[in-house]
Amino acid sequence: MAANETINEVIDVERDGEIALIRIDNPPVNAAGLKVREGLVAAIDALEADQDVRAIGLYGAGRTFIAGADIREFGKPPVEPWLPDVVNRIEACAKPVVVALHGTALGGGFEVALAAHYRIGVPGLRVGLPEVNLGIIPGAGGTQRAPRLAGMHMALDMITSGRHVPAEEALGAGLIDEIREGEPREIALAGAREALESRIETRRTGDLTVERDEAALAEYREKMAKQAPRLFSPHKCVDAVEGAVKPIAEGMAHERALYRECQESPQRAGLVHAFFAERAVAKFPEQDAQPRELNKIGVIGGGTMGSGIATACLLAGYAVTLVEVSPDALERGLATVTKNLDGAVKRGKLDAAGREATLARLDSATEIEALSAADLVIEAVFEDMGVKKEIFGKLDATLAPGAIMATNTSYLDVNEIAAATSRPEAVIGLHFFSPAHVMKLVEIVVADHTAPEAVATGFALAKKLRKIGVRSGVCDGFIGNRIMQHYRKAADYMLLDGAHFADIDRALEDFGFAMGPFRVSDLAGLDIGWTYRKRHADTRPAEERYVRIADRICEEGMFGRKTGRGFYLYGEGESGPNPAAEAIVESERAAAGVTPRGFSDEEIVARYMTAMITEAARVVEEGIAQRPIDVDAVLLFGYGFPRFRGGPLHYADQIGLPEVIARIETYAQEDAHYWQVPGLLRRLADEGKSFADLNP
Ligand code: 3H9
Repeated sequence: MAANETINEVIDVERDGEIALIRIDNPPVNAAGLKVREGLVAAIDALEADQDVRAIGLYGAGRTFIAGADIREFGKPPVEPWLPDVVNRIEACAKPVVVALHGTALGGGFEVALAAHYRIGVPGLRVGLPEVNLGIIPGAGGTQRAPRLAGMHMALDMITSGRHVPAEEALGAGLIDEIREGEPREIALAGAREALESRIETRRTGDLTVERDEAALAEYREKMAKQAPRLFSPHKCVDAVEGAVKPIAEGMAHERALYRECQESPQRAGLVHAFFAERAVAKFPEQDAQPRELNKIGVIGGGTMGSGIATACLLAGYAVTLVEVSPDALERGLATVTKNLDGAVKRGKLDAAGREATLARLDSATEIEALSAADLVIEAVFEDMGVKKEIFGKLDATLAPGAIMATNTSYLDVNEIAAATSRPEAVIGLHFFSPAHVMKLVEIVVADHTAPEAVATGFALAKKLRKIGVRSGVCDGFIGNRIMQHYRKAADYMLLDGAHFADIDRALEDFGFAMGPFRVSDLAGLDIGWTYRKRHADTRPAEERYVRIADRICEEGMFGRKTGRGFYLYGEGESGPNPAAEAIVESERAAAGVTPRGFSDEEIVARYMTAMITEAARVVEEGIAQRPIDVDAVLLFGYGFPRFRGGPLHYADQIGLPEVIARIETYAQEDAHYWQVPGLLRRLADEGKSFADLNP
């Protein structure tokens, strides 16, 4: 073999005397796609046969070692060489293979490393087997080699959680052999030389044996049954690790069979879709614009939302000024921020010194004029257009040119708010979800005149806050609340027609939602929906079927959790459905002349999901969401949609668009106003396409 030979587009080999270095260069994360797999096998075959080579170093170019199998290949027919064969080939190599690991060695990437004969980590390295997050199990020997090195308990911990293990911990657990400062190439070279000179001890992981750890297996079986009762792959992870007591070839065959089962599961497809959704939303038309550098952030409004936003900004390192109208309200707002930070300390996200340093960046005022030096102001006062317009008028007079004015409104027209200023290009919606320092989603609402720089700043802020920003156009409720307002009605119709609210909640929780819709309403406060409905009463179409149950519960002063009763009871020693709410349901059914009928869980889920898909399709059709995947991201990260189902439009693709249309048409026989087939849905189905065809 010639010196510095290119094996293929992504693998090359460099010679240094008796040492050969294999470099993987497959940006952005060196995923082990077909070319990497082919190249690695070809390189090992060639170097093993080469008399002049006596030791091999392996490393990755760019920002990381291999971050895993190429997830984009999932769902397609697997092409040989498969990754398990590649790792076995590396382990079987007659010459020592030393790997230098930097960045993240994850999934199939860590499995490649586990098959090498000696592993050196660069400080800052994180290793992990995160396959469970994608609905699969490690499928290239990870469930067999990790327990051989670190024991069953540690292997079960990392494989069932998917967590990234820091280098020091990996070293302590025996998953890597050493931590060394330096460049991956130099480390791989030095390591291979040391192996050649027997200065380090190399070995084959597959030759080690594993003690069966009955207690660990029982512990993780129980834990997974509790934590992930509806998920498929976490349980298979435990089964696969159990097989590690067998000889490596047998254990890997067992792992392979389980891996294939997981690959075929719709949960895998849903979770992979969610993985890509999280990243796809970061691509938006204004992404090349220069975001404004944010040094000072103002937050107007010290209620739950404003304090949560202020907390999130403080935790991300910003200097924040909180503004409230009165000293009392300000004090309450500051107390909420402090309470939120104390919560972060309790959860181990912040230490005592960090808490003090964070609070030191918090300033407060009762006048908007105090925000004159802010680069971005986020208004989070109550939903009243008049009040908002007044605030934006004042901000316009106060802020320096180029500063950005954001509203956290959940429903109001951002164009109208922008029109209250002389610089609508500086106005944007940043719709956070409560509690804002915890929830991942931020809708970035782009109004007619919003400048690209303001949009880019919104996304940059979301990223800095470690949140997921999704671009939305302006409409009532933007992407998420608009869809929610629609599907929420489907739940109310089922309730009026005979389903018990607790059965609706349970059926949807069994489907995978974090919480059923009536429990969610109780938690959010029933008065919120009530206010919304009152505001929209004048514009409600005469043909719309209107369910008064929640209004009547509110009229009795029952607003959900905060008043101790709503659909359910929350008082001292009380729980379960609220008999007063049940009585209201009965009386509303009688008033509407409804003869109650039963609903199976299947029908409850079908109607609810069909309603959600219908409005989601309209949101895409109208261009409010850029693409179906943006809608999926909003529901996944802001509305407790089950991640393993990928989002409503991914789910629609899975059940098939003709089936969705058939359902709408059946339901339309009872209510032709509510149940209508959106044009986009019809067009896609007619063309034999799916929502996925509209995604990047
Ligand atoms: C596996 O290994 C199975 C095996 O056990 C068995 C096989 C038989 N493939 O996240 P980022 C893309 S399962 C393809 O924004 P960061 C990503 O989509 C795999 N593409 O960067 C994005 O593309 P774009 C187990 C991938 O710095 C770009 O790379 N491994 C893959 O914030 C940058 O990604 C995992 O689950 C991939 N494996 O975070 C690890 N990974 O620019 C998954 C990333 O077009 N990856 N991309 O949007 C991660 O956790 C993060 O990407 C990582 C970097 C921490 C590595």
